[in-house]
Amino acid sequence: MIDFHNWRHVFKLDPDKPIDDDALEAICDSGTDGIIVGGTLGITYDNTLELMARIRRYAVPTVLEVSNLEAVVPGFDAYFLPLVLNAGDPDWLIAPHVAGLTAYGSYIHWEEIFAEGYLILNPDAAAAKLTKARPVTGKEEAKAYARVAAHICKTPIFYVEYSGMYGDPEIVRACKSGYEGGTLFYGGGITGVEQAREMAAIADVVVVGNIVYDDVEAALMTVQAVKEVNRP
Ligand code: 1GP
Repeated sequence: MIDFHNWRHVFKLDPDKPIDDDALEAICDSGTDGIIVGGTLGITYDNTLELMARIRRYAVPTVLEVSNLEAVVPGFDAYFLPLVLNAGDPDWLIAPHVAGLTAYGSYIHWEEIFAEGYLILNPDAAAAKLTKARPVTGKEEAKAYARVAAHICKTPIFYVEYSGMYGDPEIVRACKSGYEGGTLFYGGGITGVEQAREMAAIADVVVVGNIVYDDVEAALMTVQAVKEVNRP
């Protein structure tokens, strides 16, 4: 069973983006706590399986964040299922989960499944467009979403998703204060150690994505940066 409640830093790798063997080795052996495999567009069974098999050469815990029912590959340590709490299109809230369980419900190992209350805050992110994410009006509303995750949906993870842009620390702080008792993940726009440190002081787990593909050395430096900061 993976121990994500004690994670501090993870890399998110996108099956649709090429990464060479040396970079993948450096990422997997970086001392990060885990790898999340996930993305929004171009995710297929084949490219997910291929990336999982390559990561499996290393000891790092590996999770699939399910975004596409066609690409649910067995063999990960765990599966994170996003519930997009601010989806403007209700079909993105629970319909994919019902479809998945209709097809695969009796094969699922529930001890490997963890729901993420997902709040999408970058309106330009592909996931925001796909789900027609509602804008969040400010700190109080962000905190309310976090409370929905903590007390109504009771998801073990609350994921503050700014994918592609660096987030507003005040919004992330509001989410943390509303999300009592669970593990808050922050992801979005981290390109260096300063941002990594800033979010590490607010969020339980810092997710580093795109910079892996743009500047792997900068990505690697975020691991230590996050781990030097005390958990909030
Ligand atoms: C994306 O939250 C992750 O789902 C990380 O975001 O790619 O912007 O680092 P970036």
